[in-house]
Amino acid sequence: MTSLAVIFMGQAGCGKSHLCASFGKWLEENKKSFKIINLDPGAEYIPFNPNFDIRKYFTISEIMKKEKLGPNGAMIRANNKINEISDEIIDEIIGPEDFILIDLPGQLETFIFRQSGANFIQKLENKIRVVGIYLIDAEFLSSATDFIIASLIGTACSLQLPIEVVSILHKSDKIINQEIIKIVHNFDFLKEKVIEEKKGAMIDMVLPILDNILEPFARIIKTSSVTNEGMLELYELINEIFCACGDIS
Ligand SMILES: Nc1nc2c(ncn2[C@@H]2O[C@H](COP(=O)(O)OP(=O)(O)OP(=O)(O)O)[C@@H](O)[C@H]2O)c(=O)[nH]1
Ligand SMILES: [Mg+2]
Repeated sequence: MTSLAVIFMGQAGCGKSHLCASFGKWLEENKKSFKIINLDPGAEYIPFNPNFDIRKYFTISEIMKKEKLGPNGAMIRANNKINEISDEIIDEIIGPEDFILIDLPGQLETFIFRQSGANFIQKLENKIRVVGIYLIDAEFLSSATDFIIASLIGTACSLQLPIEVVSILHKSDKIINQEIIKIVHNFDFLKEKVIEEKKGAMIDMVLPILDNILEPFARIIKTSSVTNEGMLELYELINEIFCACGDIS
């Protein structure tokens, strides 16, 4: 089997690093080889032992001090630096393992939504097969509107990147309101709820978006790093994406 790179992306604090760790543990228990890569130069703590850590090159606090930048400016600078040394990084991170799990920083607008992120991922894609997993944080879903916004950001990642990006619902152990499950899985109910939540011109704008962009989300899987729910489903989802793209020999 050739290596598959899986890039975990999503908004700040949605659980990317913990999912890298728990999915890695699941792979290990299921006798699959893998590497875990930390590409977040701002991380103070990461819940896994990385095989490659961008912080050996630079950290956000060093860049802030040296270049007199604020945290967001330093993150943009760091991501440009990642792009500048991308060949070196890619040579270090690829290997014979079945999976290369890549943890990104949460500030989507400083990497994924800029050319630096797309360029890096394109270069990686030229060498190995790559898929993006976009995490929707279940802890902060309290309405249909929340789910639509989170899903649209996932769609924006897909639009921006030269790879397939699939959304999953993470921190499933935090879902206490069963209506959220219905919103996520039942497209007609999602529509009903959003009509209740939004009025007037906003509805005319939102309904066509739901029909055209969000309907494919109907099969979204749920994962949790606390209960380990969904690890097999995540593995199968990744394999399915690669199979659909061609081979998984
Ligand atoms: N209940 C619950 N908490 C989780 C889960 N996954 C992560 N968390 C918690 O969510 C918080 C953020 O998790 P991280 O893995 O650091 O999130 P992240 O997306 O990597 O965060 P940034 O890199 O800062 O954007 C931590 O307190 C985790 O313990 C989960 O499945 N369930
Ligand atoms: Mg993280």
